[in-house]
Amino acid sequence: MIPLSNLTLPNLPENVAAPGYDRTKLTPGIVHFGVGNFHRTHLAVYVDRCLARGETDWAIIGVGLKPGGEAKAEAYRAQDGLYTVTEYASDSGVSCRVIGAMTAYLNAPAEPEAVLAAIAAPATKILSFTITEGGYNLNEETGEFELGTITDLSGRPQSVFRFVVEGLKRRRRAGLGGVTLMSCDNLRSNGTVTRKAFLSFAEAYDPETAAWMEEFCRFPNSMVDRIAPKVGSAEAERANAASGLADKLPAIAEDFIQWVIEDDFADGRPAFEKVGVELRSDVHAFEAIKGRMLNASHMMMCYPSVLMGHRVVDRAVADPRIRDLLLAFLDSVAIPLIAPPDGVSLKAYRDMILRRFSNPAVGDQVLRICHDGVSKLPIFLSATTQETLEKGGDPTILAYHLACFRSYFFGMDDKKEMFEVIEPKLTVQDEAVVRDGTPLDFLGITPFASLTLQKNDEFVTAFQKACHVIENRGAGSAFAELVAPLVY
Ligand code: CS2
Repeated sequence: MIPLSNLTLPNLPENVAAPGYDRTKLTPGIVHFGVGNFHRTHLAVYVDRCLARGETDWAIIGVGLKPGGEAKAEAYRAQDGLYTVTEYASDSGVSCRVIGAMTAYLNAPAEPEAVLAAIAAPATKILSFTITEGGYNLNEETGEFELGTITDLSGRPQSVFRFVVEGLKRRRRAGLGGVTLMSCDNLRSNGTVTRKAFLSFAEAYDPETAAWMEEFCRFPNSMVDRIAPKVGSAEAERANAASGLADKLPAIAEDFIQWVIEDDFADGRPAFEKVGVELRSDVHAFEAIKGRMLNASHMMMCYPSVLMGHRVVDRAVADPRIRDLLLAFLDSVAIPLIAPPDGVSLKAYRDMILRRFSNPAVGDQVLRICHDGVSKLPIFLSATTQETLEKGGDPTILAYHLACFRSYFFGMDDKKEMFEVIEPKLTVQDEAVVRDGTPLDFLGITPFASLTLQKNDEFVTAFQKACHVIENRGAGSAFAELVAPLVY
């Protein structure tokens, strides 16, 4: 197995595509926060394609914000920022490509000054983010930025907000131009959310920089889409076996990739339109379809699946109960509420979701999708739930699903196997309700508070019944007793 670094690039195995450009000629134009699997297989891949077409101004400086990132930083240093993306197609085709777009990786807690300098560098034109759905710190109910939870308004920078605003303050003072703050997270109106979050922080930290950002920075909305599983040791071994490389940080993905973004940049951008990105003004419609169909389907399948004992997505959707639940959700709950843009078929989109989830080569993890449900559920299911209830629609599927979500918090499936629950955004108060409260109390926790589900008798009855059956006989039986009669 060949180690990966600038030195070994000329001698990659034949089946591995190399960055076809001279990395020494690149200037970093993008500083990216949150170098996780999604970023590595999405924005970085599009940028890599632009660089392969001869652009030189858009290399990426990756920034990791989490404490304890030394090992990762060290591995990237050893590999000169290179890593492999292995794509798995559903026909079992495998393709491997080394991505050369990231020319530096900064571990923010250890080198804060370097991060600030990167933001303030004259060549930097885009700051991009994959900091997770819950990472923007907006209150689910009020939409306001929760300044109270930010601890680095003074002292050492720690949060993405402080780093960015501090870096932009330097730009302003140096008389440099504005930049584009580009969210690549799965959020409704991710650009608007980014604007709100960073401007709110800036107003509290340095109002002059806030005013400057308002005038000179841009915040395009976008819809991002690609399934990028977690890479544990088994996934890494498999990817390295496919590439023949001893990559310390391999990334894996399905073969599908999509990005629809508003063409609203402060100071230029890579020629994204040449490499498959759709630049459009009606992003909102695409984001609604993706969030309310694909991400909502992920939510819909993951909690029942984990309780029924499934841990891998394609196996879960091969279970007729999960498949039927998904189809019933999409056909009778989600799709009737969506107005697609001209030329987009929601039925075709539905079929594509099922095909993507069924791809047996990807090996996506059910628990990856379960985790951080507290942030994700409201984003992907609240509008659908609210509209369904307003229209007096049948609440059974949504209530069953929420009952599965409640049960997931206890970390044990129908077969009494334990699984890990990771919910960083669950508040202490909500945690107490989840642990000790009744099902009715659960309906009042923060993620659903704005839906006032407790006041909807039909929903409450369906939900309590589902909780009861799940507790006594499991999620599989609850499906058979409560959902199946509706579906078949
Ligand atoms: C998943 C997403 O984490 C999740 O809940 O739904 O990571 C999903 O895989 C991507 O949004 C696909 O584009």
